Amino acid sequence: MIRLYELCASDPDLVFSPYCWRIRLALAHKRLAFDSVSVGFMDKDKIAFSGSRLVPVLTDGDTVVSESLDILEYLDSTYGQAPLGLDSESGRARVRFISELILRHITPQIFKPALMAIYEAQPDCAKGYFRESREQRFGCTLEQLHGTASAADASRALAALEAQLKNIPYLDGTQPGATDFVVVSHLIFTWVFGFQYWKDDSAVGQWFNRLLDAYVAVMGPVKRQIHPAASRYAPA
Ligand SMILES: N[C@@H](CCC(=O)N[C@@H](CS)C(=O)NCC(=O)O)C(=O)O
Repeated sequence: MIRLYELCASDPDLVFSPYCWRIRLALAHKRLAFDSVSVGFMDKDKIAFSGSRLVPVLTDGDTVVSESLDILEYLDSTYGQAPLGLDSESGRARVRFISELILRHITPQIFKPALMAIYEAQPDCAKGYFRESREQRFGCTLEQLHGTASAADASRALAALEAQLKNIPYLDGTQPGATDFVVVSHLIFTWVFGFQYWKDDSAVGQWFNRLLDAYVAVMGPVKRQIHPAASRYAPA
């Protein structure tokens, strides 16, 4: 049995971690059943057995894998159905590069508007840890970072995606693969809180909905917690 240890907020059904979404989408794509184990910021002792302090962690029988890209590679090499495109060195290298691009050039812009919503969704016992660890990482307070959020920046960050998806249904071609799951997970991350920086009829919007519909058909509806500030960042 596959078990996925994934980050949860106060509401254990609210899955927001982009790294965990990468794995959820791949498992659904491959039609692999799994048990989800919720791990809050303050109960990471649940994953101590893995040697990792971060989720996702996946166990499959006696096999333990951490790091989302390693998990995707494990799933693709172990379960051949509905390939993710990670069976070649070039495929694996491309997805790792895309992941870096997303983390450096897209996630910061789309994360900042949603930052306080993510903070508020944590249980009280985790809020202090979330604040302290993120303020140390960013070198400023959550409020200062959130204060630099801009709807225009968030939308501009998606420009390369929009251009590419005008020509092709999926980033991996005619079928979705690891590139799609790695990228869309970072959009789902803020979308679960209501932050949608694209229009439904844009190329990004149509691609997002295709991927989400395929996931929902297998896994059922996605839990969301819409934040009142989210509508301020909707595209005009
Ligand atoms: N490189 C890791 C990153 C995983 C990661 O950053 N996970 C976050 C959740 S989004 C986490 O576990 N954070 C726990 C913490 O900050 O204490 C991967 O790709 O799996």
